[in-house]
Amino acid sequence: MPLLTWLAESTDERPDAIRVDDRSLSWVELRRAATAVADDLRGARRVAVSATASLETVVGVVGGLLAGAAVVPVPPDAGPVERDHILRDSGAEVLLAPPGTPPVDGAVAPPVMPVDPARRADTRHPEPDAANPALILYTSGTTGAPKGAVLSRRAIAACLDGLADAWAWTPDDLLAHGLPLFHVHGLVLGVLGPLRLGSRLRHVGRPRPDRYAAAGGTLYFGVPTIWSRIAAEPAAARELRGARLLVSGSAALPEPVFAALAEMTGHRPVERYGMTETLITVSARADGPRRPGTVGVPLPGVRTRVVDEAGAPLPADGAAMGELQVRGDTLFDGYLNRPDADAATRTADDWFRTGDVATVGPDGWHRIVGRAATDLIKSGGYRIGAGEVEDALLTHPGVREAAVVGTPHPDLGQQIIAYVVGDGLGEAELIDFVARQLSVHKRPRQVRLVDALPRNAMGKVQKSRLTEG
Ligand code: MCA
Ligand code: AMP
Repeated sequence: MPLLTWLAESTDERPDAIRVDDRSLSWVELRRAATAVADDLRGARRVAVSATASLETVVGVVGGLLAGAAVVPVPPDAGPVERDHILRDSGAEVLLAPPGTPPVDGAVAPPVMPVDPARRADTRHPEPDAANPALILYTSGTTGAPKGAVLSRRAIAACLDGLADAWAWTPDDLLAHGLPLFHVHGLVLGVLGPLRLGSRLRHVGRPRPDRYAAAGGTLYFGVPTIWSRIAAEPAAARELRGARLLVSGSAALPEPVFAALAEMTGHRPVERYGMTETLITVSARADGPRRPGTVGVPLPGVRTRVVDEAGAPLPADGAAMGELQVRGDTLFDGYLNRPDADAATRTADDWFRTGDVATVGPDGWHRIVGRAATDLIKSGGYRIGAGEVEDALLTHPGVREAAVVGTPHPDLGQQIIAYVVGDGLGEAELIDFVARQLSVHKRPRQVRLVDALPRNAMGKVQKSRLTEG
């Protein structure tokens, strides 16, 4: 079965199957436009896509997948450091981008191939092997540059079919969201989901409450920051009453936001849990209860366990907390070029270590309690490694030492704060400096200039002392 089953088989020519912002294509037009891209790409193994929230990104990603290449989405606002790393590490042979995009100005500069959604072609590209990589998604660890998680076509198919079952997601749905198109949430669930399962798509550009309100969806996706902003605008929230299912993920949905949404929209949101490396593994179901503060039960084909520090399984009593480990059809194939990092994520009996701390109740319901590593920050649903931001700060000539932490924030879940030792520095200047080197969302929201960082007897920075008091 083709990965993008519905797209491959549809004969529907109605003009607005897939809409991004104010432009749309029918199913047949999207297939023919993407086929034109695939024709150009013949033979390419890895293809980067400048992943703006645009129709060009949808056509480019689909073109890459039809051609059997592994698609590497590049955040469109990635600064030179992050972009060079992704292009070099992935070995992408070409960068697909909207027409008019200038040549890449960097140390690694694959040729730019413009994507024109108005082109059409009808070549039949054979369906690639399901074991082949479909996407390489760059994701942060606690230290160093982001790692490329290799996701096979089979894993993506398994994830989407599991979600179709859990959420009763069908061609009768109209999916609406405004998520970025370079992560699992917006790209795998939010674009490849409709193309496999046949629901129409409205990508609203930016995820503003008024745009969600006007989208007329049956199914809505958002990160908790988006849901909290919608709950703060009752008029927008009330417009979602006609929907079928509201889904939250990528970070914990605060219980007051769950309650406000239930009250204003009439829908208790479905929460689901996942990671770039595992895709979505646990979820509440459309035909079952939704409980604030919990993320539901394993999806079809996924097994979970919670273990103590010695790796011994803990009881499913709703109280015992330990590391959540998962296995099943949705798991990634490993990090590109990083067997060392890869080995660290697997147990001896081949379970994936999520690094999240969880409990499981007697009824199988999972609750995510926190993360084992404080150096992984979740801000606005984005995963950000403290080490990557520290490394960027340390390249500034005035910075001598830097320590980055995440602290609770009412809108973003966590916000990035940088503690910096240096000479003649300004807060705004350092924030802009990071925003220029890396993706904009990795910038600190606050910089605190300090005389020294607290260190233990071994000289290691004690981050907990930075945030206490
Ligand atoms: C602000 N801007 C700047 C600067 N400050 N630009 C340059 N330099 C600066 N110093 C600009 C930005 O470019 C942007 O412009 C605008 O200000 C707003 O940016 P920002 O402040 O970062 O936005 P925000 O309001 O904080 O964003 C909240 C958000 C966003 C929309 C909720 O965090 C978001 O989209 N989150 C989704 C993350 C996500 O999809 N995670 C999924 C990971 P402009 O407006 O022009 O762009 S996948 C995952 O987790 C899994 C598997 C799962 O479970 O789903
Ligand atoms: P990423 O790889 O960017 O997708 O981030 C994955 C991480 O997001 C997980 O390890 C969790 O820490 C967090 N996460 C995703 N969904 C949820 C959720 N529903 N509740 C709490 N944390 C979540």
